[in-house]
Amino acid sequence: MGMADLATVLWTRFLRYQPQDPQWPNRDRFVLSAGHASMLLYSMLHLSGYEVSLEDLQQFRQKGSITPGHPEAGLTPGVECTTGPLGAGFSNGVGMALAARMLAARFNQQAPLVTARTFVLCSDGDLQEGVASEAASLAGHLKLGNLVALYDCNDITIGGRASVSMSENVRQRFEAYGWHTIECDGHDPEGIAAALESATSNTMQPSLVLARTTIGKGAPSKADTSDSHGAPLGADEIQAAKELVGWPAEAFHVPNEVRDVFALRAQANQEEYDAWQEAFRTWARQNPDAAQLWDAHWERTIPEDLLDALVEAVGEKADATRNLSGAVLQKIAELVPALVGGSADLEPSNKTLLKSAESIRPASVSDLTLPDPAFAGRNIHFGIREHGMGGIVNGMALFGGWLPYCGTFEVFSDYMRPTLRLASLSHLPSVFVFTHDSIGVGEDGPTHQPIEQHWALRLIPGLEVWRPADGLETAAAWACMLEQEGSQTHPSAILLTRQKTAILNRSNGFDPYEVASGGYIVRNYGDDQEVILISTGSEGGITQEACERLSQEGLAVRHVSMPCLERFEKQSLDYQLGVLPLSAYLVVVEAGVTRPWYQYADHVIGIDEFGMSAPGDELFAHYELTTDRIVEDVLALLEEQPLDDEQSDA
Ligand SMILES: Cc1ncc(C[n+]2csc(CCOP(=O)(O)OP(=O)(O)O)c2C)c(N)n1
Ligand SMILES: [Mg+2]
Repeated sequence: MGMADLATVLWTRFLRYQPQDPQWPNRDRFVLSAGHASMLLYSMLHLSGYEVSLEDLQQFRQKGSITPGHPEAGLTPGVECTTGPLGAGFSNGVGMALAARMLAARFNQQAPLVTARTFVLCSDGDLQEGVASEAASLAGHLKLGNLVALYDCNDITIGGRASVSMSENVRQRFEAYGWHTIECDGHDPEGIAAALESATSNTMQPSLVLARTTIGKGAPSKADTSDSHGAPLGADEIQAAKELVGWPAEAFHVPNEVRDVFALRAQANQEEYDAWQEAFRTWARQNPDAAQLWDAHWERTIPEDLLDALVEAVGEKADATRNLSGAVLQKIAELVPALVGGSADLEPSNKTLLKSAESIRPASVSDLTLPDPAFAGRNIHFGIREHGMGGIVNGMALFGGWLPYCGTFEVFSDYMRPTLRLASLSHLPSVFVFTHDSIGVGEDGPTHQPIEQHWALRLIPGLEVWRPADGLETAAAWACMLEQEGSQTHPSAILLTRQKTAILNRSNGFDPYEVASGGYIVRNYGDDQEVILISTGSEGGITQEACERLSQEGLAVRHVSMPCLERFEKQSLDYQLGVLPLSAYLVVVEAGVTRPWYQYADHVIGIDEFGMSAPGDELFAHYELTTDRIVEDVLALLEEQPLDDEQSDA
């Protein structure tokens, strides 16, 4: 009720959309960052002609409805973005605006194909969250003039007045970020329209419209109190509110005048949509190569033989997997036009820079219909803003046209964890590059050595976590991360070493596509193996040395590499049991916490404390992540619990 005036002016006078084609590439994007106000969005979608019926509205928050408690992308036609965790939607909106400007820089040469603007509706809570500040700072720096945030400035949060915990001048804060700011009365339609006019005509700065509003406007006793934030108003309060404005008592009543206002907008939008389609068809006819590139972007096309091409490009050199990943990325840049990305100020360490491409710079062209060379590059410098970076990358993935990646040290994945969760929840193809993936980091010490992070990431449902051992696995992992099929789309994380790793000693005739299974047999040492040693990433080297030693001692062992557990678990049971038969002991070697591995393993060699500052190889020795230790442990295990016939039958 507090934002209804704002939303109505926006949807009936400014927003460009086409409810019959909700995926129209050039539609304006609307993000309800204050996701708890989801009913506002569902109401707007209903009135605007999206496939959201009155019955759907009546099923609000019920099981199986398309009107859940917080908006979910992909569930409800017209919902662009999953929101609810405050601040997240704001950062997604920045990513959408950036995505649009980068597409415009590629495709607006002959015709204004990408002119979409992004509107974000945000609340006190959104703007208290750090992630919004991170994203706002970058948006101001890049002068994203196609972005408008409407701030529902109601001085109410759940606990009461926002001012009990907030007294900075938000307007001045955003001006300091480089934003254009405007204030208005959020219940004066003409004031709102004037503010939006001013916001949308400033194309060289993002704009913040600070709209002073009253929460629960019109509710006689609950307006302007936190009582109207979330709890139902109750029958009496609703009736009194309706009486006050002379509204019929009937529930879900929509007067024809209201339908007419939205219908007028639909008509205007239809004309815009038709004109765009016509312009697009002409352009595609006249520019067949560019039209093919357009499709490659929007369909996120990758070559069918990407895996082969990347395996060939990476060669057979032993190196740090971050370096190998950097080499692979250069090849992907050549083959996959939709790939763009960057790092949170660690591109030299993460090896995420695309050498063939320019950096994204602050806007230099004010006409949004023209291509701006500032956005023609592919390297995004996110600054030291990990959470904002994740939100922006997700926003780019939501906008479409891009396969975005971002990078930082694995230990700082904690700073952006909510964005990995939201990427997975929203089925986004975002790729997260995390380097410096163990105590192998060395001298930077325990603050920089991920221990619990591999598993913290694996615990996010739907996220595929890759920890490649060598060049071949790194190349295959990248191919798998970019290969996204329809509704199966999901995010991926790749964990890479700072230090050099050994090349896995695979059997002759190994097919690189086996890596795509997530877990595979590197080599068998003898028949009827008693012990299977599973390694991930950098521990491949010591594990295969241990296998050789054990085999010299007369044991039959198998080395399995498990670069992606989630992938492995998607394989048929036959395949899984073929790689890890129940009859053998399973020993896992991974530089990270051991406990979760015990769901599979009989024994785990890892590290369950925080590490320390010293050269990386000394740390591997100190924490006994060594060939000797693996050999000793396996022999001790067999001595304690010899694998007898009874057990192998079990
Ligand atoms: C990250 C995060 N923390 C906490 C919450 C729980 N929460 C939902 S709304 C809200 C604050 C409400 O204040 P405001 O954002 O100003 O919204 P308003 O009540 O004005 O609609 C909180 C703390 C949340 N959704 N997300
Ligand atoms: Mg508020």
